[in-house]
Amino acid sequence: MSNPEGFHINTPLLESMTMSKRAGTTVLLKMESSQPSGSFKIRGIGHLCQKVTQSGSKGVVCASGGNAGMATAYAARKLGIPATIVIPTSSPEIVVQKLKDQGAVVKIVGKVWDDANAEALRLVESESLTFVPPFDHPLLWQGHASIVQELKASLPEKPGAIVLSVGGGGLLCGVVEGLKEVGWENVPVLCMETVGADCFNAAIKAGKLVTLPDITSEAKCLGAKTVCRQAFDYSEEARLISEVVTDLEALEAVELFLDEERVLVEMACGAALAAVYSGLIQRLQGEGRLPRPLGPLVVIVCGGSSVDMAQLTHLKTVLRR
Ligand code: PLV
Repeated sequence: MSNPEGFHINTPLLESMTMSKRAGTTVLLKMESSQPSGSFKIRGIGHLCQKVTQSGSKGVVCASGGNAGMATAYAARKLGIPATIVIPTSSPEIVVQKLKDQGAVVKIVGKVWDDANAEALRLVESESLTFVPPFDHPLLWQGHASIVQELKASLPEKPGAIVLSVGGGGLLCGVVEGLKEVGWENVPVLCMETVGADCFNAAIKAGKLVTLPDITSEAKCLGAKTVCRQAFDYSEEARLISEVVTDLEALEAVELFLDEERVLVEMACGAALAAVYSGLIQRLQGEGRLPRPLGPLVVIVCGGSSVDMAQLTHLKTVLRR
């Protein structure tokens, strides 16, 4: 169902029998992988692009691991303005062509996202482009919050918990805000990252924002070195559980999801799926950190465009060496 207020669609919420069996509770999949541009990012970025270009723009620029760039390129094409997307060398090659197909100018700068972002900020000054941040902006969070509005409209009861991936924390902030809007603020949110792209977990452990020395995970779209301040601040008021899985667990989740649900997603999304596939849900229940029995577990299938069979084969080789 298309949405009159934005570029995103109202995504399906699917019950997964196989994942429910694994988790020992009903698992509902919020299929953000079906969004135009391939991920949930279009919700926030579509909303932000509409607002920030209202009074005219020479073009937008976004630094991205891939998916924020895809969403920006898509929104810019719909708005009829040029888009420049800066991606780091660590992003897989496959995303470059997809960005070009959306009509974007692609620049490959720096090793990780933080380096690419410095270049995007430079272009804002030198080319007078409008900046589109991939995760750290209230308009993005407002757009992402529509996920929870849709859940509220289709679920008869509040979820037992929500599972999502954390990169820079934009999705997390949007979901927390959405939960507040619909009166579900006491629903626990399980925040998943991979080892080596775990800036949120590091911040929680340290009790303050932490900048990782490097991104060593293959889940490049989770690869922000520092989580946004708002995500960290929410960890003090919302019911957030931060957990980290290995790259191999995220990859295995991607493979199982493809096999069982017939949908191919990125490692960034595999991190969230691994909460079910690695047995983490039961472990958290055993530790008393999630209730047993648990109400419906909503997994946000954030999606991602930087994956195809060749990339999957590459990841298998790299991670199983
Ligand atoms: N990816 C951002 C940030 O990268 C990007 O530029 O595309 N799942 C997928 C498929 C994603 O692409 C991302 C973010 C996330 C989850 C995490 O979302 P966030 O950044 O809002 O926490 C460096």
